[in-house]
Amino acid sequence: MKLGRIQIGSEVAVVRIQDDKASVLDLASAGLSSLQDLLSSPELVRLSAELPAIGESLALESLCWLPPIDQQEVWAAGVTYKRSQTARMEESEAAASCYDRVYTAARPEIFFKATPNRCRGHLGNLRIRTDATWNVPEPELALVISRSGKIVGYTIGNDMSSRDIEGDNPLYLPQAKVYNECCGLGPWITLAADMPERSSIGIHLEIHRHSKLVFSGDTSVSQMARNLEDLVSWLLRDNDMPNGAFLLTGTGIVPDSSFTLAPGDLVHINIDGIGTLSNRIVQG
Ligand code: DO4
Ligand code: MG
Repeated sequence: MKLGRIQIGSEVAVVRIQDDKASVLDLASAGLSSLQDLLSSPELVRLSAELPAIGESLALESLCWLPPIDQQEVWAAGVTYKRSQTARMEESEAAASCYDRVYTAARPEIFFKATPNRCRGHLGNLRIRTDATWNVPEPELALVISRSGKIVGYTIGNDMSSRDIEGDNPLYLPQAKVYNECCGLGPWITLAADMPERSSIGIHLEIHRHSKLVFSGDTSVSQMARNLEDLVSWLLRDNDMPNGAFLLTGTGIVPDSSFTLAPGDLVHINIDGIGTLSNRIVQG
C-alpha cells in the first residue's frame, strides 16, 4: 500500500495509490485530519486499505504531488556508506579524521535536515544555495517514523548538499544542508509491510542536463554500514518526536569531485519498492 499527498485547487488531499491510480481518502470518516494522523494510527494498515474513497480514482500523471509530510521534522544520518566516507575525506583534508571515525563509531552522525516548508515533492523544484559553488543531490532511503517511534513506511529523500561549504569547515554543515527547498521527499510513502527485503533494495540516481544523461550511479541498502532500527534508536534518544519524523539514512552515491549540479538539471532517484522521485534544480 502506498500513501501520498496531493494538491487539488486550494485543498490538500491524502491519497491511496493502487494499480497506477490514486484515490482521495475520506480521513474524517475515521476521525483523522492528516496523513500524519493516519501514519501514527495503530490501525494504519487496515485504515489505509479500508478508508472510503471520495470521488473517482485519478491518473497519477495528472496529479500535483506534495511531499508526503505534514508537521514532522526531517533528520538525516550521514557517513553510513563507505562511498560517503571516502568522498567526504577527499572533500575536506582538515576534517578527514572526523568522517573516518564516525563511519565506525557506535554513535552515528545524525543531523537536523529540514522542516516541512523546506521540503518539495515529486516534480517540485529543489534549490542550490546562491553562495555555493559545488553542489550534489544525495539519494537516500527515508524512514517514516510514527509518533511512537516505529518505522511505519519508507519514501525517497534527496539530501541536497553544498560540498564546498561543508568541505570548507565541518562546522558549516547546517548551512551546507539546511536552506530553502533543500530536501526532496516522495513521490509517496510505501508502508513498511509492502517493501522488498531490505538487503535487496536498490537505489539508483540519474542526473540529466539539456536532455542528456550527465551522471548515473547505483547502490543498495545492503551496502549500508548501519542498521535502520539502530539509527532510529539513536535519533530518538532523549529526543521526542511528538509529530513523528522522517530520517534520511545517508547516501551511498556521490558523483566524482569534478561534478556539480547546475540550474535546470533534472534529478531522478529510483528506489525499489517505492518508485521515482524527480526534481528540477534551480538556483537564486
Ligand atoms: O557528514 C556530513 C553529511 C553526510 C551525509 O549527508 C551523507 O552521508 O549522506
Ligand atoms: Mg546525506
